[in-house]
Amino acid sequence: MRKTLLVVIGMLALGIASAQSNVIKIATVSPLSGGQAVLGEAIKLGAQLAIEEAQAKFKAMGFDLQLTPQDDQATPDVGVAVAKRIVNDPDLLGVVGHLNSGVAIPSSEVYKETNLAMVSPANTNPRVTDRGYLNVNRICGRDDVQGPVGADYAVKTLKKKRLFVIHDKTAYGQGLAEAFAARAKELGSSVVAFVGTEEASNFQPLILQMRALKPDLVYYGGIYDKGGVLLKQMRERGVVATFMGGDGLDSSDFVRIAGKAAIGSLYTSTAGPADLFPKAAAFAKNYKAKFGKNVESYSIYAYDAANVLLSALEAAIKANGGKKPTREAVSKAVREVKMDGLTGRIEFDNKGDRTLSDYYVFYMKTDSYPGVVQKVIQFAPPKR
Ligand code: ABU
Repeated sequence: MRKTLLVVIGMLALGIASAQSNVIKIATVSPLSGGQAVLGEAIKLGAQLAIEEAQAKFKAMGFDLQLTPQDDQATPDVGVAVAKRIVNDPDLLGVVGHLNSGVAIPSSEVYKETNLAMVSPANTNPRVTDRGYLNVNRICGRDDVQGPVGADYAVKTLKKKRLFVIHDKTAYGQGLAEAFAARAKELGSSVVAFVGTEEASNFQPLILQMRALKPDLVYYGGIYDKGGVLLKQMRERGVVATFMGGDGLDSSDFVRIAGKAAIGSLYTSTAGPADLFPKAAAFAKNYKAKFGKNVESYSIYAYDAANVLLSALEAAIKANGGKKPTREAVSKAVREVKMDGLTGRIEFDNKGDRTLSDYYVFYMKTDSYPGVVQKVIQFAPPKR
């Protein structure tokens, strides 16, 4: 009897504690281990700076703002398991993530069950937002624009005619490769091969195909951990075709893996380099001082994504009379955010896409990251 009473009192105490908790958590979810950890960590660190800068302001509003970094290992099943865990934490009111669209798509199905707001700094596959979920947003561009931007540059500027297209069989890699190939064909070039492979270390069979088909450009839809190895092996085995890919190659680790073979390659990205954004200088300096690393790729976008969530949280707290808001209220407030981030103006359309996104073409003039910007174009999301 006494034991039962103690359990009931304990449960009541926990319930009261949870109802009155002044803790607000934001999670970053990205690969923090494995071959894509450099980009995954860049996302975590960018968001961390934003959260740390906002802690005093939230304290003044009566809240203890915390960051909980999560590792999705760039793996869909792990992402879903992480998502299931974090939706069960009532203090968790927003997610900055993921890196991989193939992880973000199934994980956001879990976030949707409780309307947990996700603001992605990096997921470029169209399906991320085309499902039209209230809680899913991104501040980067889309692959149905990024692929054609790459194809336009390859065909119109570089005058490439015989294209060998490879993808890594992920939602991102395959979708980007298809968008690139479709536009290149429209422009009159030939796609001499279109191959999906999950291979990570031995590209000899593909290289033999390249030597037989003699492409003048090899396009890779995938991430640098495999793309860098592919490029290195191509050069070691005498393939001289120009190498190009998308934002999955936009990492210092691409250059570390490919080495000198990176020179002369190209990549598109929806992330601009820090030195192109006048407001990002202080961020880049703080980032270097705090983490001993240079800003790369989507880290500035993660900072902006976290600030979108913080701005929405602040609005939702005010609308709730200073009390902690619901997840749905935060998700609704995200869609209303209009702010000038480090990466430019941030506003969302009714699907959660940024109303205007930048697309970049980079050229690796040397083996030093990032490449040199060749072109910047701004696009609205395609009509859909
Ligand atoms: N967009 C870069 C990372 C790859 C992805 O969206 O899956």
